[in-house]
Amino acid sequence: MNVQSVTALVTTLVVLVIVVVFINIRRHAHEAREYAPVQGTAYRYRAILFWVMIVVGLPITVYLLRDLPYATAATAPEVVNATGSQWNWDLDKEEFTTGQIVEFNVTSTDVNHGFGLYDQNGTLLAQTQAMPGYINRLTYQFTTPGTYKVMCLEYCGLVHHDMILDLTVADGNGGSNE
Ligand SMILES: [Cu+2]
Repeated sequence: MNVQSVTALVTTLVVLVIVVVFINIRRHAHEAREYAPVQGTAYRYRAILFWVMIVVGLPITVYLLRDLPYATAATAPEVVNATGSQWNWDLDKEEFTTGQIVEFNVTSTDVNHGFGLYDQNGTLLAQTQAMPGYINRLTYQFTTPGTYKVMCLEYCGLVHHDMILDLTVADGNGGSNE
């Protein structure tokens, strides 16, 4: 199971817990109760949850942040302008080689789009927002040859699902020099 599947599973479980909590609140909403003891219990839960967030949430955050996909370039990266419009992507360049560090300068001509870079298995590798009037820079180093996809990650209207562009990455013998 990859990080995305685990995240989807954990999110679903947490949402289910929240739904159960709300159903419980709805079931007991008609009961009249003394305020003070309820407040005491709620404050205790709040304190426990706070420490759960610190003890569990902090290490998870640190662990996940170790693996940022943004490459840092020793040499100047290849700059590629990437513009999203309803409903297509327009890139200066669609063919790359492994090892090369690419800096996508991402913008939009109309509404907000999401620039999502996917590998051939449909795994999201890197993403940034495509916003009108702004340029968001996303650097990425391709390490494996193959066909990659740019897909829109932000719902942008009727044909959002069709904002897909294939990128070809050839072997540049640079994939293994870390
Ligand atoms: Cu879209």
